[in-house]
Amino acid sequence: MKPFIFFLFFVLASCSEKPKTEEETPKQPNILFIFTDDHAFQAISAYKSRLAELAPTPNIDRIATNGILFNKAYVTNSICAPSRASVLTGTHSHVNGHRTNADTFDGSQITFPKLLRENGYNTALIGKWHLKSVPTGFDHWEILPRQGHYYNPDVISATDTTVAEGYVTDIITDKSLNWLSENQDSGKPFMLMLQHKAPHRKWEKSPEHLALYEDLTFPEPDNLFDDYATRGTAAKTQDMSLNKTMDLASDLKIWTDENKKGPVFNRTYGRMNDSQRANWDATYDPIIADFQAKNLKGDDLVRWKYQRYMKDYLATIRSVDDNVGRVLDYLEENGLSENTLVVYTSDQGFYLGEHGWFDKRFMYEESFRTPLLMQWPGKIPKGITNDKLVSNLDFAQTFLELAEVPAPDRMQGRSLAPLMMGNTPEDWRDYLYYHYYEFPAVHSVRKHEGVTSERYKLMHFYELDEWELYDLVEDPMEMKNIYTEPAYDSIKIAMTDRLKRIKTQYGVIVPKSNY
Ligand code: SGN
Ligand code: CA
Repeated sequence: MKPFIFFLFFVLASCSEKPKTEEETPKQPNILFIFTDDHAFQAISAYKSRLAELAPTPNIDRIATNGILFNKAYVTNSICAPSRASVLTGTHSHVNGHRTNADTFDGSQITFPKLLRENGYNTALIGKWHLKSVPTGFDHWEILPRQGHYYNPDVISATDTTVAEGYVTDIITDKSLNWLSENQDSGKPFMLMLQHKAPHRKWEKSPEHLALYEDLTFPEPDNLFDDYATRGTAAKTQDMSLNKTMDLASDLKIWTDENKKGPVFNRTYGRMNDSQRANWDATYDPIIADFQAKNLKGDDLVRWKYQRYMKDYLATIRSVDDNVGRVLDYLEENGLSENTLVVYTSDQGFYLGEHGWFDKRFMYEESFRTPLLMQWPGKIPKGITNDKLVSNLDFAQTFLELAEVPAPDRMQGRSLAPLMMGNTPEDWRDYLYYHYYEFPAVHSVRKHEGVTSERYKLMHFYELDEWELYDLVEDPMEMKNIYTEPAYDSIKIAMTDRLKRIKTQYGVIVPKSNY
């Protein structure tokens, strides 16, 4: 080779081998998915609800301040395991086969963690799982059995089951931070699903927050004493009311020496160590004595239950909030914030006394909606909000797009990436489909499906053939079923047609349907 040609060859070769600079390398972001169980948006102060002032969530709110708050995030099916199956697969319940909590997740299905793992990610799942089958698609997993325990919980890993000493929300966070620090030298991006048990029933507070809200009186929802006047059988026959269903002993901790030894004892009190029990009793013994002296009845008893419920539920959320703060601090202190998308959401919403209820399942707003906040500094603009209809169906495609992994055709959501960056596409969806299947079951909520737009919601309790229609602008608390109101005839016809079309779009087959 002549010297000049050799020189040229050398220059060209070294150019092509030159390492790319930071900006040239498309970097797959880390994804941290923080998922709570039954966390009502009404209990996050960033949503500015009636509880915001008395029970602030400063750390969860940091995510909204750093990024985006979605005001209309919904779920496909407002119940735990089916919601989780929709998140993992990006499909509706009739496609992933997980319609009720009694089903077992088919772990051979394609899920976003599997695809991320195949495409360069370290993936982990830590906390509540609830899908019965062994987790698939994770390099590392540590899960609570079934619903898990608040105190000294059992933790299952691929190799064994151990009892973790302490309070579940702290433990799930400790394990997550451990895993993150171990991942840091792997050279791979991470995708961590950090899934809390809290604030699931029975709302057991941590030792440090036992006294937190004891001196406060929380504002009641305006419809705490809803009489369901314009609604059908389902709202009237549910079994999830503060009045009839919420139990003084097992839910509200009015324990006698006798029931401390029964099932309540095994699940809660029986799991505590001596010092945890002493702290617990020091808080609850005076509450029990005060309750017994009052001899409350009727509406006064419901009001008292509501206050106890809020004190316990919101205190479990304070532990979640403290631990979200620990995680955000960890990301900041370890230089991980800039390249990490943090998502905060819940498997569904929850009633905090609205309609006189707790629990979820119905397509009414409090349980159909779920909180959704995200941060990704430098990518998601700071402090923006979004009012478009988004769904737990959308996570899988969102994460895949950010990781530059093509989404399979089977997935039925849509990537939220443009909305997160503040650019909602013109053709973003105007309607969402909902379907709840778990009946007969605990809380007795009848099967129903429905469609919502940003303004109107149509629900069909198809086994009863009963319909409900709401105008969410005129009636945000959904107190007035306008299905039979002549003024809404054209809306009713349009929404019924829309339900038919959206079912066709998603390939839904319902055994008994009357249109
Ligand atoms: C348990 C709860 C119910 C709750 C379901 C489903 N009862 O059965 O109140 O609706 O879980 O919850 S409890 O006495 O065990 O607390 S879900 O979030 O897992 O779907
Ligand atoms: Ca749940």
